Amino acid sequence: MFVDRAKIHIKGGNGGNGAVSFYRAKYISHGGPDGGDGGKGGDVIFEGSNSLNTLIDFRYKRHFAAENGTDGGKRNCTGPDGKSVTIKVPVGTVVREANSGKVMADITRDGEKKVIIRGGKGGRGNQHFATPTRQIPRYAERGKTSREYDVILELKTIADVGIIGFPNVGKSTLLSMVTNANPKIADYHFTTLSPNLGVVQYKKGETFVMADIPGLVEGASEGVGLGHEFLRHVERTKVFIHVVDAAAIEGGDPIDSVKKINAELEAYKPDLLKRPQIIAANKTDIPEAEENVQRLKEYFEPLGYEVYPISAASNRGLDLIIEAAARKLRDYPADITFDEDFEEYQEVQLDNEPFTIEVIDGNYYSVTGVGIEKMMGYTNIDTEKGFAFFQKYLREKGIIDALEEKGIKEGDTVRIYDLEFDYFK
Ligand SMILES: Nc1nc2c(ncn2[C@@H]2O[C@H](COP(=O)(O)OP(=O)(O)OP(=O)(O)O)[C@@H](O)[C@H]2O)c(=O)[nH]1
Ligand SMILES: [Mg+2]
Repeated sequence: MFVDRAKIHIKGGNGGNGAVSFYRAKYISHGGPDGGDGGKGGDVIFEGSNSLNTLIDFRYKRHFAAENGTDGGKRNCTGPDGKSVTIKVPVGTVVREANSGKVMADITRDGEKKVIIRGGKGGRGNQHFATPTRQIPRYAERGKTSREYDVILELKTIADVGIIGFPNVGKSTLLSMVTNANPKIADYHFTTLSPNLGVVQYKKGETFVMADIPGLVEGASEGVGLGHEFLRHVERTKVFIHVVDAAAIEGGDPIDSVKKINAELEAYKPDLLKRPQIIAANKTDIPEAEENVQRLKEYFEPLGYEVYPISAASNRGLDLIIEAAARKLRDYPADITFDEDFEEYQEVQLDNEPFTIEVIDGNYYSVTGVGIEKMMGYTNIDTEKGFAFFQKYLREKGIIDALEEKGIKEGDTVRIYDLEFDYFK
């Protein structure tokens, strides 16, 4: 089965909580704080793989969660980090956030890894919160929660080479002869309803992926039948083998047939006609084909198309056409792009991250938040100017208002990471 879209749920690991604990030993009544830090939560990572060609695996497994970090323990024990989860996807997969449609990753190379969700940081244990005036900190930081998303995976590239052409011309037969694929072949139209993929092995160890793309008919570009669906598949292959029935079993002129399909490609997206295209004049085991092969060559070769006489059913001329396709792939390393621009995805906008206020002991307030932590990092609070700047920041971010809402009174203590001060209006 061919699957080129899937919806899955991914979740990063939460950070473990820091521990509140005090050193205890015989003869020591008041030991210092020794609560360990929580471990970091695991990340969610996507990795490109050339050995996958479809998203079929995601029909069966749809939930992926990284492990949470473990809470810190007594005696300065740091909790172990949670394990990350790595999700392998075919090269050419685009990962989108389901609600906004924003692109989170565009995986274009084998082995390429992208971290989509970072695990939450572990909380710090109470040993970090002792100060000269507060020797018994009954407070430890909570681990940061990570994020979770529904994401849509979508294959941008489905194959290197696409086999196109009208129904019944022998596309599936060709695929079955040159690859490991086993498509249904029959003497009526639309035997194939969705692309079949197969791997072509030519020469020593060299391979490429080939797709048999059905459903192209006159009017496909106007959406006749599932026209657009099929054209979307065509769009996601780099080189086309255009199969035409040179024996014209169903009547009609093979030159016209090729022109009609190309007119559909052009109407859908003019760029498609710029992709390398090889014409496979099929069914040459039937004597009537001979004359048409000549005509096809005379017409299309001057236009820059290579024309190869083949008989897919009796395996004639197939080596040459595979070689030609491989050569085109090498010469035109097409980078398939989607219509829209890929903005690099920003996982979290740190500065918008809200802060958290915890009320401890009634007159002791702890403020945490990624933005505040960053601000603390580049402000020298010890200088008068620095402190004034920091106060302004607290006011502007609404942190002072929030503290007052929580009921802070003059003289209460505020703790912001390593800074502790008494609150006065
Ligand atoms: N004589 C002859 N018949 C062939 C050749 N290749 C395919 N056929 C026959 O043509 C018919 C259609 O072949 P398919 O491979 O199913 O054609 P298709 O293009 O995949 O058709 P759809 O899936 O309907 O689009 C079958 O009866 C095949 O046996 C060939 O080289 N010579
Ligand atoms: Mg078919």
